Amino acid sequence: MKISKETKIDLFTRMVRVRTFEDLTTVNFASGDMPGFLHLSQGEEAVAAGVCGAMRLEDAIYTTHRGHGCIIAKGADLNPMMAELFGRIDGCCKGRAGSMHFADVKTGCMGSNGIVGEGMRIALGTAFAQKYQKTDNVTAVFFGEGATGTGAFHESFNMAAVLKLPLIFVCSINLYAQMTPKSDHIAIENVSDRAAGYGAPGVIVDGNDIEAVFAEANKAIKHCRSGKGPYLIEAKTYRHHGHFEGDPCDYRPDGELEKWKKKDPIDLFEKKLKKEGVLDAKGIKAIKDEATKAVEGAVDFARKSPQPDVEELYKEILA
Ligand SMILES: Cc1ncc(C[n+]2csc(CCOP(=O)(O)OP(=O)(O)O)c2C)c(N)n1
Repeated sequence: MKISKETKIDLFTRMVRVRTFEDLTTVNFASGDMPGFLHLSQGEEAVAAGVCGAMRLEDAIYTTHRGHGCIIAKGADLNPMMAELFGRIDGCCKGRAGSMHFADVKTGCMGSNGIVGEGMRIALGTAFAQKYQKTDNVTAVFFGEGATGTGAFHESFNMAAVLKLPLIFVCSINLYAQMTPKSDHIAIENVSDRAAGYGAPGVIVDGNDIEAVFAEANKAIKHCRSGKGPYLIEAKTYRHHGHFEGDPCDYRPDGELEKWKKKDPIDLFEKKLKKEGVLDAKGIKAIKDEATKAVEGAVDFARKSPQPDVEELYKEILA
């Protein structure tokens, strides 16, 4: 697929924004200023940016406990996202959701989910609505390989296939479900093979190659927009950080992280963009500086935002 210069710069910028946001979040969390529990996605940015970069604003996404990257890549405003992480009233969910239950409906980020696999069932509902209302919008649901062993995966895939719903299943293979290596809980090498069981396409893509992810996402979106039903993208990648912030990672074999860091998706694309003359060192620096400024601004915004009043707890409750 031929990717324009503008699109390449856009994809690179999305990845850099995600990385910068999560790196600064690491720092703020470590200092104890940020409450809650954090699962970060450094190393997996090409999956988030490659898929979201191919979507329209009105298309929907669902993510997981490791979902910041997808939401930023879909275009959510960083200030309310950061305020949400700090549990403040100006957060995108008024400080109630925290890291694992972010939502930003205006950019199509319909929800993250701390329950492994459950985002798929909810995404199924959105994909059904998109079809029922005769839009040609699509939904992408992101998850890790651990979620492919849940009933939610199989039930959702089956129903999406039977009803021919515009649902893209995006499995980011980061090699571990918590501390369990993939080979200890999945009996086959490639989870994309499972799509055949539902009569849908299932493809493998190098999850550290943003252009490859983007090209595959475009095929999946075209397939879904034309009413052909679901599509599974299996993106093979790696998470640089532990399962959660503070995870000692003693389950990883020596040298594994170093090996994957050599395939860092941002570094790889940066080198390629320079080689192709799309961006020079100055252009790269400008994108990184801009991301740093935006994320630092978001931290400042979050810190200045008040804590929610106790009365907030009693509002917007469905009973
Ligand atoms: C239904 C359910 N079972 C168990 C857990 C505990 N848990 C949290 S994250 C996780 C591993 C998820 O692995 P994967 O789906 O591969 O996503 P990743 O963390 O690698 O991004 C588990 C088992 C949970 N949150 N929900």
